[in-house]
Amino acid sequence: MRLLHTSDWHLGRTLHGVNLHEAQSAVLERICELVEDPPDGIPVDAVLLAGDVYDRGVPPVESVQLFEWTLSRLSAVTTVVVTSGNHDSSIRLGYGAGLFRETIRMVTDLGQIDLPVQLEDSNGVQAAVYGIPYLDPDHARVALAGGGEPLPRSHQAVVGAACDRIRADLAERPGVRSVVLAHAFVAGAEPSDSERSIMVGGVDRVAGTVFHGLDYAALGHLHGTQAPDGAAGSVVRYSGSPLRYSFSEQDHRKVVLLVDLDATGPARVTPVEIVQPRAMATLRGRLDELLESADFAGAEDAWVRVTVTDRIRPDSLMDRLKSRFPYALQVFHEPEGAIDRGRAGTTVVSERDPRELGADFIAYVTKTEASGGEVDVFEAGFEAAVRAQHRAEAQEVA
Ligand SMILES: [Mn+2]
Repeated sequence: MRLLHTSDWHLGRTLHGVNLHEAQSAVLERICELVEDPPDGIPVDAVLLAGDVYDRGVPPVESVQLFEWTLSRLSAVTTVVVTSGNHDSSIRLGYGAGLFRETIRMVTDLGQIDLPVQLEDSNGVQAAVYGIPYLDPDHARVALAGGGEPLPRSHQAVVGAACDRIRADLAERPGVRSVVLAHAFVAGAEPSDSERSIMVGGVDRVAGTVFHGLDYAALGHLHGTQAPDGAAGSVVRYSGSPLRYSFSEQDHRKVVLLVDLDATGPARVTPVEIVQPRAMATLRGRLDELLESADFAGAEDAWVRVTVTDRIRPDSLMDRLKSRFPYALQVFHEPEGAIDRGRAGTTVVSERDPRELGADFIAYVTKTEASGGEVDVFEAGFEAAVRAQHRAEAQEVA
């Protein structure tokens, strides 16, 4: 049994204001090619898409079209199982769940948690694939309580209850391999800067052991691929997003996971790299270095964030950076040798030496120590202003 696990497509997302539709189209094209023409020739029996298909509940029309196009290509050659994430509207994403019957299986309804998609491969290996849509604890603690007292208000309680239902169904299917899709934050895994918090009552995590007794947990939510701990005999994985959605992911190798299940034994997982349509880089230096040094040539076509360290913020900074780095998205100014000087506090300003006052003012504005020449200029201006003030007062008296 060969499965392809992916998640967190976030169609419709932007990166610092830049529309990512083309980049998303490119990575989905790559995923379609992998399924249509697998690298080792082993056919993919199902694609598992573990939530956050869209970036928001009401996605842009171009994203809806891209998803429909991708779904139609994939479902022509394999079964596609889709669950909703915390960014999706489960009802909007689930449109058609009751209409699509064969190779498109939208599992966005809590009531279908223990109704698996049943697969059988060419060797007769059988698998039951269960989908857990993202569970909002406030809703799910009542919905999964079976008419009794609400469950505790936590992700652990509701995901645990969902898995209990799945294990109960699985008990009726001896010899069948089990796979669960879930959208959750498993303890021990690392977040990045592009996930939205799902904190409830100060806790956002579930233990990886919540999936005990299930052969493979295909997780979504975290955008870096990783393997958190699960129970013995149970393989738990995040595929991560197929595209980088924040600079915190600039060093992520983005992948989809090929998962192989035989009639017995643990799931075997093989990552397949999804080449990124555009690199991502973080640069730091003085503006003249950034614009001229050969060291930065590799970043000219990348999405970049730049920290400029000139003592004085250069004019037209973004325009000048974009002349070399047209895909610059973020610019910060951190002057070299910056100091962190507190405000002057309660000192009575008029009693202070003008040179000291000037040095403080220049340091405050430029975040660097003032030079002697700068203080000279300040002092000359200060004295000129005092003389002008005295002259004005003298004229009033006259
Ligand atoms: Mn996500």
